[in-house]
Amino acid sequence: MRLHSAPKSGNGYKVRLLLGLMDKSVEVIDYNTKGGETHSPEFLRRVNPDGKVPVLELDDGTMLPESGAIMLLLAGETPYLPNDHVQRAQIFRWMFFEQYSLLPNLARPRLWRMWEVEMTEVREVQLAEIFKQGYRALGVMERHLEGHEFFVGGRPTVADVALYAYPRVCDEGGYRLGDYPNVRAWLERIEDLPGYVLPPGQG
Ligand SMILES: N[C@@H](CCC(=O)N[C@@H](CS)C(=O)NCC(=O)O)C(=O)O
Repeated sequence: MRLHSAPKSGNGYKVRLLLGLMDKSVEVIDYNTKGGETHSPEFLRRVNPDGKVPVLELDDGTMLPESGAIMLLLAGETPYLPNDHVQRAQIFRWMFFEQYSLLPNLARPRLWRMWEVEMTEVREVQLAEIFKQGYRALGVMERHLEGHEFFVGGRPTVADVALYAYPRVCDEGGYRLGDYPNVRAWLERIEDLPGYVLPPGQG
């Protein structure tokens, strides 16, 4: 198997973190997303028509895009994806929440800073709304973690791995987690897990 990714990709990091926690490794092929490498005709045709990483290339050449789908495949029968149907549904619930409510709001300010995007008046207005929605999503996590060590079933699952990546690096976009003590304690619990892998640019 090979992982098509990008050095600073938070979604690629989710997959690398899960692999580390499961004591597995795969070959990684990195692309320059800022330079548009994932939109070349070759990449769109052969790797992912959506022009994004991560993509897991299986041994038979099958390409599997989307970090969530990749993690569900890799977690397979391990404790990172319990068999219990209700627990599984809760895991999916948190992964969908991450993709819709959390990721876009936490990733965008980081990306704009990383790519040195010009902050026009329009973008400043957008940024204020993004922070509002991002802090709202962090609040949902903060309240759930009141009395829960991990998101589902009292032990780490793919839901935690999916939810971890962007809050861990959100300070790079200007977020501050001072008002989210449960989130900060949970981030530290993840960091204490055997096989933990540092986020992009920190390892
Ligand atoms: N829903 C996708 C999002 C993938 C995504 O947005 N990837 C970014 C890197 S983190 C990317 O490839 N961006 C390049 C582009 O969109 O051109 C996932 O979870 O894998």
